[in-house]
Amino acid sequence: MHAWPASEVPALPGKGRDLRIHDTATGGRVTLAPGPVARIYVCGITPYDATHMGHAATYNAFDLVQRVWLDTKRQVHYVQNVTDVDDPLLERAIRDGIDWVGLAERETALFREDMTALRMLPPQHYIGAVEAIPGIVPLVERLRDSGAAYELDGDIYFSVDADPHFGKVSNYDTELMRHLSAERGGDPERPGKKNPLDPMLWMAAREGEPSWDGGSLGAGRPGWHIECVAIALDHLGMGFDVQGGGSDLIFPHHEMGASHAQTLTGEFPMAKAYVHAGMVALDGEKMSKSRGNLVFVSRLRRDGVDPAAIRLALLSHRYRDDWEWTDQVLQDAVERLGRWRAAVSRPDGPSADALVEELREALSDDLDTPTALAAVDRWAALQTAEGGTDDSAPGLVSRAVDALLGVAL
Ligand code: 5CA
Ligand code: ZN
Repeated sequence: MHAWPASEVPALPGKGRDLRIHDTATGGRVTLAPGPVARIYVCGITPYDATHMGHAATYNAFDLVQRVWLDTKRQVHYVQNVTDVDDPLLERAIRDGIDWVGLAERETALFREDMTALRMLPPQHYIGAVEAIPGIVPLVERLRDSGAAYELDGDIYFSVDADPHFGKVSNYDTELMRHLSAERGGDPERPGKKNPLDPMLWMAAREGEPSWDGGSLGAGRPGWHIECVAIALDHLGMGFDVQGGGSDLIFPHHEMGASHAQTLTGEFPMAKAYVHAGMVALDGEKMSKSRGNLVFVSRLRRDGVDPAAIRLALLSHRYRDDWEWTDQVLQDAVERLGRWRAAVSRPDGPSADALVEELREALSDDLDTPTALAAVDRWAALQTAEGGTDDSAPGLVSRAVDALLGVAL
């Protein structure tokens, strides 16, 4: 699958700092020191509806991770999937009486447009679940043949007890795991499973549903977690730097994915850091396609809202916090964008060298964007109140805000 066009990232003078980031697995900060090529996998959308502010906030967080790495003069190898076949997508297509393939293509195309408008860096490999099936089948066969997976009425389940490290991503207790498994696509109540938490790796073909040739597995379609594992292992290999997604993916998705990968390879851990963004809510409830309480990026764009203001609205919250989308959040961002643009449009201003270092420090400190925005606010306020004589300063501020925050002034 093709991704979306990259916006250029300006190079800044000096060198950025290594990223200290909260790792869900260890429950604390880790300092990431990738090699010359940093490796990151970020879970992509299930394309049955348009990109909402919750998605955008999560992708914004992982875009910042990459901008910090690029500022340290590293290259980034970024992989993202599209869950272009799964229960919610098929259910929505049936509800709306449309073809599921067309629905997935349409919503993926809109996602690409939204990501482009928001200046999110594109992945080098953007892979759909359907196109990953030929790579998924042999992995499931290997798990089954080694005894780490078993068959139940034609479906193949992963045995969580096969992984001695199972539980080390979320650190949740069994009761919470069981509850979340039922809520997020699992089937803990299904009779005949070895462990109620065991997730499906391969679902045997169902009447009226799409299916693919699964070799010795029989016709069917892949489970959700093995999809991301197959894509990550194929393009990044084990021990990559960051596995990313929203906090609703901690369990079961990232827990199960890590267990699949660790059992397949005998290596631990799958990722050096498991990084999770908080949930964005609307009217007090998590914004979600299934609840339908959504503010769409594409809708705001159509209403004439500058994508840079949308991005600033996302940046005004710390990525790990849960927060609420309101009209005021957007209004504040529109005003801030206006102040910043006015400040950089002058031919000279107060020196911005210290500002660049403040931005670097804030972002390397677990992506502290509120502190970063406050630093730019102070420079803009000084520019407005007193001005300055440094004729390189407005350009440097523009480039720094672009390179590190993804906002074009
Ligand atoms: N396709 C799977 C991942 S493999 C999936 O979860 N798709 S999704 O479309 O439901 O979500 C895409 C990303 O947006 C995930 O990282 C998810 O955690 C994140 N996300 C979904 N809702 C919100 C929300 N309200 N706030 C923040 N992030 C969210
Ligand atoms: Zn995923």
